[in-house]
Amino acid sequence: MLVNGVWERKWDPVQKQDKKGRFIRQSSAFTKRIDDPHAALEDGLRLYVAYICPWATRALIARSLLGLEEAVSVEVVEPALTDFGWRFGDFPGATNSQVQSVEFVHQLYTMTDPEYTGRATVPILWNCKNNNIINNESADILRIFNDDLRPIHQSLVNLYPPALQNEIDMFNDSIYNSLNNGVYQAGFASTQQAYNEAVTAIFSRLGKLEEHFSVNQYAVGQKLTESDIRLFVTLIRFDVAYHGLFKTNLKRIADYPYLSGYLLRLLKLDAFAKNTRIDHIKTGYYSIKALNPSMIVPAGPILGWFDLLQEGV
Ligand SMILES: N[C@@H](CCC(=O)N[C@@H](CS)C(=O)NCC(=O)O)C(=O)O
Repeated sequence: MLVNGVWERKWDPVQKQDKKGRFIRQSSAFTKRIDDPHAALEDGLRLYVAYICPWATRALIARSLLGLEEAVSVEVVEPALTDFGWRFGDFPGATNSQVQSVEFVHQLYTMTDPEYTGRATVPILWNCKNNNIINNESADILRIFNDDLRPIHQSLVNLYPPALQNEIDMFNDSIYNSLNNGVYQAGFASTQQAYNEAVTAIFSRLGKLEEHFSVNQYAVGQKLTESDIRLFVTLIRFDVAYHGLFKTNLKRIADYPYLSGYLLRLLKLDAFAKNTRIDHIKTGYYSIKALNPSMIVPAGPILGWFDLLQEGV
């Protein structure tokens, strides 16, 4: 992480923990919104992402669904975190970040704030003219893309329609602690009690979601919303990464017929399939040395829905 703008080499996946060994996630430091989408477009908008990362993938999927692929360029880091954090490079699907002539994501943070203290996380929404971070919180980036950039969308999709906003917020809340962040709570727990709590919450939530999708097509309402994106990015990583590495292994998503069906339906949409890179996800998670010192990437599992992905399985 960065301390007063200087890279501190010791990287620990457990950012912070409470007295009971529960993992605590850092809150995001850059939280600006976009008032003038045309001016922002003129300045140039860029999204820095990792395909391994569920939070970054939220933003990638929204960018595709909302028709923002031309307006917002993308730079991709390599899947494995280095001693200097996320790095641009040659791994298939990653980019070299020639545009910015930066090698590491932490350089983007110090370009924005030379005294920055904190972790250098992705996703980042970047202003190319000012060379600074607009926002590094995926929940905000979803809303910036959907609401702030609406005048420049090449699509009629609305991922946060006014009539469903309360329901969407409630759905998002119901899956954040139990599932989106819950898998990390299990994986980075430092006590048996913290792990047990996280696993119980995860599988209780998956049970409720299985019931939900036995009668519903979407997370909320009758159309795709940002809640589907937020759920998808965790479900798609579950069997290939969390089940093994984070020990969330009471069941796989493949063991839930309705959740599997839901995943398949979403994967048939280009925006979901093309932003899912199983090679990055597996290599990335299994390179977390603190959890997997040998960094060996397992061969399996091999799942039916891999056929729906175009590359990088
Ligand atoms: N709250 C942030 C979380 C982003 C986040 O934790 N990203 C992880 C990758 S999945 C990261 O960049 N970690 C690097 C680190 O912790 O040093 C968001 O949702 O945008």
